[in-house]
Amino acid sequence: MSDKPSYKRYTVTSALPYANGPIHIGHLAGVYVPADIYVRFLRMNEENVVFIGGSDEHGVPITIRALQQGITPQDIVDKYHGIIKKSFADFGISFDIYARTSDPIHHETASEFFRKMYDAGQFIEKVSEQYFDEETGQFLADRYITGTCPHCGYDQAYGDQCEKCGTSLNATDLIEPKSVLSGNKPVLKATRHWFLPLDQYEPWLREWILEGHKDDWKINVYGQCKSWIDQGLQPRAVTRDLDWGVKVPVDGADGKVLYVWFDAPIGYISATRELTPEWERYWKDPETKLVHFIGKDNIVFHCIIFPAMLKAEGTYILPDNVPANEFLNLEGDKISTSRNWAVWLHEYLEAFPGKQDVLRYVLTSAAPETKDNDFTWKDFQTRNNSELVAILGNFVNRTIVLTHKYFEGKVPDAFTFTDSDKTMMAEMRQFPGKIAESIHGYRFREALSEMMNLARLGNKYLTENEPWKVISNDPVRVGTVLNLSLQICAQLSIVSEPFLPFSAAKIRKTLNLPAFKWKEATLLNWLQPGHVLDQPELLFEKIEDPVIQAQVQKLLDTKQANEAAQAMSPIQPAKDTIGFEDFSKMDIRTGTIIEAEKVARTDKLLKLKIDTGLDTRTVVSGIAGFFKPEEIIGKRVCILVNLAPRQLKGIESQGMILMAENPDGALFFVTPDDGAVNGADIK
Ligand code: B3M
Ligand code: ZN
Repeated sequence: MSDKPSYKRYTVTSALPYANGPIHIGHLAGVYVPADIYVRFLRMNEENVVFIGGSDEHGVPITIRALQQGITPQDIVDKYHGIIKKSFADFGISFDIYARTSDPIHHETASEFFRKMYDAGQFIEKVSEQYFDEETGQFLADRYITGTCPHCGYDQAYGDQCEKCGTSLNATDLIEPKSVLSGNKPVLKATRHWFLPLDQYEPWLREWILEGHKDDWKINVYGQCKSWIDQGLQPRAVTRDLDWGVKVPVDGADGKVLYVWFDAPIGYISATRELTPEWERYWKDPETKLVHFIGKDNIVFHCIIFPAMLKAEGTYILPDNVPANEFLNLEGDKISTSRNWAVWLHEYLEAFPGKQDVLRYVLTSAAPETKDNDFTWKDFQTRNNSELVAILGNFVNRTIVLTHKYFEGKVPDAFTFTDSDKTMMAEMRQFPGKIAESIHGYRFREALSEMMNLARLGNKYLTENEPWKVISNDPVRVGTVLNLSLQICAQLSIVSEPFLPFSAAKIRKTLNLPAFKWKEATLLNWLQPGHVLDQPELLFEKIEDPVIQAQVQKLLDTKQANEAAQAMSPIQPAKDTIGFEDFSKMDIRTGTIIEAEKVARTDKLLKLKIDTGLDTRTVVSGIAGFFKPEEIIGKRVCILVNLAPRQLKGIESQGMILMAENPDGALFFVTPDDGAVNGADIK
């Protein structure tokens, strides 16, 4: 923990997901659950905090999805903004605002930001060669172009970033670039853009991050920053030739918009502005602590580029911390939207209605805080059955049920405390502080396991004191034991709130208690003797094998479908470009098959006689597996007539019939339209 002066207020942001698809467990585990735990904890500490979320509605991820679905980008963002917002609400992610970057207030804020930097001469205006798809007449920025990453060799890197190694790229860095629109190799074409001279910020970034945040930033975050800075930062274009986005607010910039990674982080600011007229306090007062929750693929943008923008603009504070997580895998495999290898939140809720906290719990326990981690359904079941049900649920339930049984649902008096009672209470007092320290240090797994240790303490206390045995000869002692056990339940209702808000509310309801502040978590006298309890409500229930099996089967089906799709190998990528001279060297004519017979002692070859218009010639063709000789006599074909003759099974083959081959290997003749005479030149 840093010993910086305490802050007056907090601005907590969580990455704005692209509104181009629903949300899955990877999003929740990496960003939104930890952010929500942090914010709920701060609120319980009566901190002044705004929790900012929203949709990132610009950029190529949106326009590509629109293209795929044959609808407009606006349709796409309208559809998914609603779906995503609902998922977050369903899981109790307690945003103060969930905004949209397509809103006018954002366009205005982003334009002003750009304009201020522009007027202060903070961009380099430069005509440079950018990739262009001649077939679609479009410049290829960002995800419109893929190629091989020059740093790690990953062959699906995007024009602005390699998602494998996280390096931020310029499209011209890609090896063997390819247009996503046409599959073509793009050409370079001149265009004018504005660049943020990141190189000029290098000394400052070095000092601010490498020296200033050596001890308080997570080592995965610090390490990534260090490696980029050490590699040397390059000027980066912050405008694009696209028509979807925030228009570049300068004269002569028609057809250009701000780069999505320039406008999206400003979205945090616009959202705050939409939320409160006091937004500037949350962004400009140095006594505000700014924290960005993100996934590891967003580190460069939040630690280097956005801070450089904020610094350049000049009136903003900088993030105090960027607690980025690594990735969550699913059953040993990278989560992937295109392969449908994911657990989607809306589908989870259909299968497990009301079990939001179970997922929150499992995702926090298995959070990829320091390294990639794996979600498995087996682990989900075990954590539910052996931890939530057997430890937390069991303890709270036993305590309430026994109180109803022995004391008519009223909190009994506690008379004399034994030494072991006192030791137990001393332990109770430690928990809120330990949990708080872990949360302040962004170690949410550790915090959660401390919370569960409190429930373990409760179970141990009940088990050791055996009220169900003692009741017959010492009901007074049982009163003390249940009084203390109930106090543990009350403490659990407080310290579990950041992690398991739905369950915490249920415990409060059963105990008939209000929501307490964190500082009240060490009181130990929340429940006065005589206080009436509600009926117990089931907190968690066992999840049986068939339910888990159904989820595993669903994934197996997905895997099988993916494998089948892969076996049906994809359409071959285009070959390298050739000039017209190369093409015109080939002499291709239309012709007719006039004779066909199998070549002896082979399964594959047919010997064909072709009327080429020029002559009648023999061609040996490997199509016997697909066609019977008698069926193809009279067939119109295209034939390459100037291919050097070859000997096949002792027969001279004098040319080659053109065939179309499907991805699965099936062959088809390429037949000219009626009217083309034999010998017609194909060009
Ligand atoms: N939309 C990237 C992502 O979803 C991006 C985050 C923006 S945060 C300002 O991974
Ligand atoms: Zn890479």
